[in-house]
Amino acid sequence: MSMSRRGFIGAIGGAIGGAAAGGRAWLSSGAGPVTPDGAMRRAARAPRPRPSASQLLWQRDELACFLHFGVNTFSDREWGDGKEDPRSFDPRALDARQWARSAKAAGFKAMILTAKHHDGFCLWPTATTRHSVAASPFRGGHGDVVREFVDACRLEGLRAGLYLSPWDRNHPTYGDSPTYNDVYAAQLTELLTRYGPIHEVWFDGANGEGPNGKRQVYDWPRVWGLVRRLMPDAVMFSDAGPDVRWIGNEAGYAGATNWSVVRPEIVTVPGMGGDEVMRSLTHGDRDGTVWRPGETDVSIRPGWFYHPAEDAKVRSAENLVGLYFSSVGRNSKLLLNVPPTRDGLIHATDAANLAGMRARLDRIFATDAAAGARVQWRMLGATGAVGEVTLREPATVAVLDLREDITQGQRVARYYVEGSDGRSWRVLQHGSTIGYRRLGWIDATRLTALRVVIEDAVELPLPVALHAYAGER
Ligand code: OTN
Repeated sequence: MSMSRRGFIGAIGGAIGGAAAGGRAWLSSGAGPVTPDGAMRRAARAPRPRPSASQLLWQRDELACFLHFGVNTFSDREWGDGKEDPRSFDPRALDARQWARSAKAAGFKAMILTAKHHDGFCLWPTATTRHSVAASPFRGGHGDVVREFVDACRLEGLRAGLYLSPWDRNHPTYGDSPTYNDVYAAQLTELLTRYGPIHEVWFDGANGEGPNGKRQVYDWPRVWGLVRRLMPDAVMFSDAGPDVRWIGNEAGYAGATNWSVVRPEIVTVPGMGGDEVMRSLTHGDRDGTVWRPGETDVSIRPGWFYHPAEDAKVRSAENLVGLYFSSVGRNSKLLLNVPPTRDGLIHATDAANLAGMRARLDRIFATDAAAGARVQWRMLGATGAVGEVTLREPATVAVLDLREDITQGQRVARYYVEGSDGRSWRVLQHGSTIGYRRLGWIDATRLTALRVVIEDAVELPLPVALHAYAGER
């Protein structure tokens, strides 16, 4: 039955009202999208992917703090060779609460700790190897850094994540694939059964030879199945997800075009290379069939571990704000690494620059000139639309902030934003994807109205949220 035009316009009015009130926009009665003439059209193909509840939580957190900490902290190396002496690990002032407070003050909602890096040294007492904190002077050999980490996360209201390097340059079974796969599964099982809820499990794809020079063949279906069984609400990170993908670089940027959907047949396991793999990691795939958003991991310092020689090379607050725009502002999540020192503390310079980033972000986004304004939304064919906002009062705008309702999937493929000064309209910004959030600086402009024009979408575009800020730095 086709909907009358009155019904269709009334429905759009509902959408506008819904969008303006911040409610969930609709445009489908469940039988399929409503086309401009009101006719019901069943989806020509399978419905496009949408985020799980855990993936939605992960994305809305926007910021997570990576903590590279282990024997490399004491050897001043980036990649340990597995021959390090556990007795070198002695963070005498370790205070995970200080890590959590520093992260929380900067607006981070989660932290991820390297429970074991490539060197094979385990930050928790494990039955799988002697190469752990149990053989170190930390807390007299009775220490458990993972325990102190998860406790600190919970006390500060942060989600906890764990990084467990598949590559292990110490374990004697590495390279004897079936045996080491059992060891790795046992390590994962200890971490996911002893320490309470873990929000993200992080699988690094960097790998090379083992202590006996052999290469390891991993059993990823087994690993991912084990996490699903032991911690079903966790998101798993790796090049191949399965829940969250690597963004394809460690420089701190997502692709300007960044889809949260991918074609899983392109990146099947961690550690793959090639142009098509890197393209898919950085940009996602417009015709993707699974929801796998990109995570942008980058370090506040040149290295991932703490090195005293880098104390004067910590990213500035301004630079960190730039990372926020090039990751969160491109439909990604920022996983910013802040390495604890040999004392087991976040360095004062790092903590200060994190706080400076927060202060700048709070100033930039202090006042939304479009807040409370009604969105006039109308369709332009099956894949186009226009959303117009009249500002409550003229305002100077320097930052545009667009957002799709990603609970309904990601739809916009190309758009532009126009602004009016009350006399004429002019284009302020062109873009491709929007997704969870699209941030962009424009030349500071005095405006009375804004409109976003959707030129292309992979399915009927839903109302896009439009925010506008003065962008005071
Ligand atoms: O030498 N590397 O292993 C390396 C150099 C530059 C950028 C990344 C890497 S390793 C890379 O790390 C990613 C996370 O940052 C993912 O885990 C990839 O799978 C891994 O290959």
